[in-house]
Amino acid sequence: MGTILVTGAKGQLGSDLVAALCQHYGAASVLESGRAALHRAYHCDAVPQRDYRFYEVLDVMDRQRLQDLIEKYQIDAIYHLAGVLSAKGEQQPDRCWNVNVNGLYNVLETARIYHLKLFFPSSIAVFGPHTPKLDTPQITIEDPSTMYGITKVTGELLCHYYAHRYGVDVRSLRLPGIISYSIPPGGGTTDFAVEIFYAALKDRHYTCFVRPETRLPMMYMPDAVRAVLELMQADEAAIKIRSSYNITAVSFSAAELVSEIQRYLPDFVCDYAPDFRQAIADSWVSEVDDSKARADWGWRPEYDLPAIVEDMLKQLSRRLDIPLKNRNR
Ligand code: AKB
Repeated sequence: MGTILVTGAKGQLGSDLVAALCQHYGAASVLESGRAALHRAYHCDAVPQRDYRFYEVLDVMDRQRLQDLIEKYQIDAIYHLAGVLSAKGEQQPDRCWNVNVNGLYNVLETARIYHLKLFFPSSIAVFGPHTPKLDTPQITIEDPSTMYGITKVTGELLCHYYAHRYGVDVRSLRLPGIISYSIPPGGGTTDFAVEIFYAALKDRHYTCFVRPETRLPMMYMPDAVRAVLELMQADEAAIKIRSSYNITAVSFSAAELVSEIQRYLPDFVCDYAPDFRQAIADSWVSEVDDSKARADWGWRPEYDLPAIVEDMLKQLSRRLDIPLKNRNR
């Protein structure tokens, strides 16, 4: 096996996915990349031995540099995670288009030329106000109202095109909001579902930027990482959808998340001050039908809301060194 290249490796999904890829394929088989230079050897809990040799500066807009790295490290698969998320994308639509569409185009062209396997994360942001909100089908109306969603619809179409026109083995998931404790997310609309845990532990107070009844599809990071690995390991013949698979684990409202956290931290208080991200959340769906992913490559989520909250609070209280007084149980 050759080497795996991960773009956007220092982001929320990248950090945990790299650790899992290192565990599965060996740390020497995984090359991380990102726009920023690393100024000192960094520490990663899951992969403590990582050093500079496994990180390269790469802006996905630079196709020549991308292809130089493919040749230098004999890359045979790319996990292309570099991207601008929904809220940041509304503030910088031009950058969002450039990174998410032109960057993906560079990666797809490179995958075509060098015969690389490719993972592309799409998002529930492909859906829009006219998409059915419940049991959202695999094939349905995609009328996103954000630049991020528009770039993800475009990305899905490009992936489908490259798979069918050129035979590129590209695989993709429409990821929901991802909840994790290693690296906080940045620039997304679902970020409240992670920020709330830090605030609950540190301050016992959080001001949520979406209304309490806002209900979105979510997934715990261990499920998300396993989904990516299982999708990429599945037989090529099993992968029937080359745009992107609907995938989900759990759906909950902001208020339901607050109540679950209050079972562990009864003095936690959440108030609500919806901002521009409310409109983004309102344009998305609440519950996705992921039966195609289940049927084609055996997708099954493991974490429901109580399991997510229990593990998040346990892990974060350890990391932040804030004891979790379990007064209610
Ligand atoms: C975001 O909120 O932008 C992302 C997503 C759902 O794609 N987490």
